[in-house]
Amino acid sequence: MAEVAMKAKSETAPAEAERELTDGFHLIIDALKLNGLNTIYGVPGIPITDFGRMAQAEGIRVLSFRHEQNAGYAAAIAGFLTKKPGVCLTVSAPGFLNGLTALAHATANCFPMILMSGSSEREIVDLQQGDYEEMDQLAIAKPLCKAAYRVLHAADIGIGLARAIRAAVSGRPGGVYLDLPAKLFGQVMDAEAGRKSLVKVIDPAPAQVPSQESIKRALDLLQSAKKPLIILGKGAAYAQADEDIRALVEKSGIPFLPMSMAKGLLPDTHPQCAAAARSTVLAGSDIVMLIGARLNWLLSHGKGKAWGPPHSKRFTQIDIEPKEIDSNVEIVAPVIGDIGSCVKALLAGMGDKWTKAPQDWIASVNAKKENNIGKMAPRLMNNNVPMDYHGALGVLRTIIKERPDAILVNEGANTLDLARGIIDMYQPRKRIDVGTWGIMGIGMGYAIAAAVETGKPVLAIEGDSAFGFSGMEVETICRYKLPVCTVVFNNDGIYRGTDVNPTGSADPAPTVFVKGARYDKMIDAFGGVGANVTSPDELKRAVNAAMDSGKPTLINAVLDPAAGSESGRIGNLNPQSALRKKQPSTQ
Ligand SMILES: Cc1ncc(C[n+]2csc(CCOP(=O)(O)OP(=O)(O)O)c2C)c(N)n1
Ligand SMILES: [Mg+2]
Repeated sequence: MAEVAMKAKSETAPAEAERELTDGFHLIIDALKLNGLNTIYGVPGIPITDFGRMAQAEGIRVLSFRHEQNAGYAAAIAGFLTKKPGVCLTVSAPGFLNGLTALAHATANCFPMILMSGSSEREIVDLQQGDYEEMDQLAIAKPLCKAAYRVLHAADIGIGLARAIRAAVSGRPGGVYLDLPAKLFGQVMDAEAGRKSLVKVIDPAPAQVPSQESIKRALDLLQSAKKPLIILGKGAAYAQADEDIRALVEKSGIPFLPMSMAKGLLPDTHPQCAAAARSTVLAGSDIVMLIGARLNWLLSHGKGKAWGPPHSKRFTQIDIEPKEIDSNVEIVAPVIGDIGSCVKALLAGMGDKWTKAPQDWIASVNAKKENNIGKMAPRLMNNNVPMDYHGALGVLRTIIKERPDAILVNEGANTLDLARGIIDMYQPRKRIDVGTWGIMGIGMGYAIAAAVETGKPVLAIEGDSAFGFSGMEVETICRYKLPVCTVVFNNDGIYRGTDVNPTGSADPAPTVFVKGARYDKMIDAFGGVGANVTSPDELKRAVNAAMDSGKPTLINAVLDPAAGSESGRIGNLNPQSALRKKQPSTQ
């Protein structure tokens, strides 16, 4: 009966001209919305201008940037903050390439992101006949991201986006490229068939439960430790398993070290936080549990002087990616699964008879920690003019203490390394920064996405060089009236503002900028609030006013040009010439 009824219906279907139609533009929008992807970060232009307009008209929030790289960084950090892929939209060739750095950054940092770029006509690109913005974007993107796809037919948009979402968020998250040729947007198809072609992705990041043997092996190892240490990486912050991670750390009694973007997962003021005794715990520990942290350069690859005597350590590592295990040193107790499932299983396995970490180890870590904190305290209270990093960061530290739900964006060299050490974080995923690559330029893109995705106030602490990479986006911040307060630590240059050109020519040294620059004046042009401050007291007043008002604010914080050191805390990574005389500024 049903078959007969359907047949009758199709026979009376309206003529072709009256049939309800859809097209590529609308199918992409519908597919995004169906999967809860309601924000796009991008820059308009051929062939995606109308797409952006239509997406906005259909209720997607379309944030238009001044440069694709910043839109890409916004999408990348949106992915980190929400566990959904952040979406960046660009034009072909140059726009695509501008966004590609951010896609590679997302992949290196394990942030889920989708870069959707319009592209030129395939027939012309493949014959290299010189199309407008001709480029084989798919081939270029492939080695720089986790997956790359091209959709040629409107009927494949649903599947294409589903593949992109799954690739971005499942397993170890990362960047995905989705190539959208110009012709796709205008392709027309039957609306009903179009609707049916869309895919709502079910369980995009399935739980990956660890084996019971791996849990037992890890717990036996931990329980045998005399000097255990837990290291929390940004993977642990990403997992949003905050309560269970806290319970695991507290039940174990083990000191923990948060990596930069894991700060606040447990408060930095937690009695077990060993951040202020970092070198002591790295060198002195015997068993180390890594939770969502990789043994890359940021942890000296798990070996060498920082890690104490050779072979003094055994590691257990929780990671979703099996290939991560044994990447730098032997991992004797790997636990493979998603962080949430692994931590739950560890907690269950600990049972009621868990013996907390040995007291003598805790006591020695605490003694070192208190000593270091005590030494630092007076430096943070100085009211010197010109300001040094400690005086300026001392007041910002208090501001974050008083406003723990604000999001802190941070980049620079000294501005980054010192802020990371000095400013305590109190809540998970509130500190976002340069990440695995130590990349400059994330600042304003991160600040914009943080404000958009969380609705919380944002404090961006930026070196003057770092700020320059994305500074034009203060217009974007003003345009969308975002509660972002940017503080530029202006020390006249990269690391310091004191280098001189040894030839005596009029060109300044490569690391220095215009002396006495007034970054605050930039935001005047767009109707934001600018302030120029020269003392910690003034800085405190200006930042508090900005955070209270929620108005886009740019504060030029005048620092002593001689206050910083070469490359901040990682000057040792600079290659040295045996022939060159040492410059005075490179001590
Ligand atoms: C994309 C990119 N380009 C260049 C660098 C090299 N670099 C590292 S830190 C830095 C800027 C440091 O100066 P600033 O932001 O003013 O911080 P300061 O040390 O002066 O506080 C640069 C250019 C980088 N990390 N990333
Ligand atoms: Mg500087």
